[in-house]
Amino acid sequence: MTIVITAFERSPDGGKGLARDTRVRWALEEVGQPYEVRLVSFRAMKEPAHLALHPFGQIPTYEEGGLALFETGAIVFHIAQHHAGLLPGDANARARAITWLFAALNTVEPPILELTTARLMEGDKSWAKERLPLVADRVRDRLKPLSARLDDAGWLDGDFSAGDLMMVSVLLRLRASGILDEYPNLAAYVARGEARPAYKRAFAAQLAVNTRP
Ligand SMILES: N[C@@H](CCC(=O)N[C@@H](CS)C(=O)NCC(=O)O)C(=O)O
Repeated sequence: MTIVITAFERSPDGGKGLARDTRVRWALEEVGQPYEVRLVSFRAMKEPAHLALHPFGQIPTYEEGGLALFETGAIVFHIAQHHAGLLPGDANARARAITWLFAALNTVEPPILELTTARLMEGDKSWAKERLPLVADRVRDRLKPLSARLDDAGWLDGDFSAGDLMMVSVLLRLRASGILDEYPNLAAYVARGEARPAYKRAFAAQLAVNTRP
């Protein structure tokens, strides 16, 4: 059955790979599943046809036969459950990899999103200068223990997993802030993720969409 995902017709990041279709593309590339992409405009995302797929009018979505999913955590988990390559066979190791996937989304991503909002959308407010350092410190509160846990390991728990895919995807959004470089092992971890051939294919595919004439 053909897998169809949605992505921005034009991503606000111009193809830096920060839009969340990249993590879904990456998961599909890791497990060797071909997929098609339906591009949607900001207007179309809020219209009934897309809202039927994604109640919050966002991208990405995932369709396969009669199944339609939204939320990248659920989508990547679904892909990892149904195809070899993103979750270990051992039941306990699998549960730990899934834990990291949740940790990336529930514990690490929220302060990073808050920082993005503070930098990009609130920068012109009178209180922005006072708030930004507080938000940046909340990001550090997550990166410090993550860095300690990763230590000098290649991945968070044994082999590369869906947990690493999501954690790297989440951390990537920090690059522009410079905060990631305060934690050299995390910066190297992200670079390791980006060096994976599957990531490179996913990145190139979203870039091609965003640099077309
Ligand atoms: N928690 C959702 C977040 C989805 C999301 O924020 N998508 C962004 C693109 S990366 C979007 O569609 N933004 C446009 C909007 O919210 O109108 C997920 O992980 O899938």
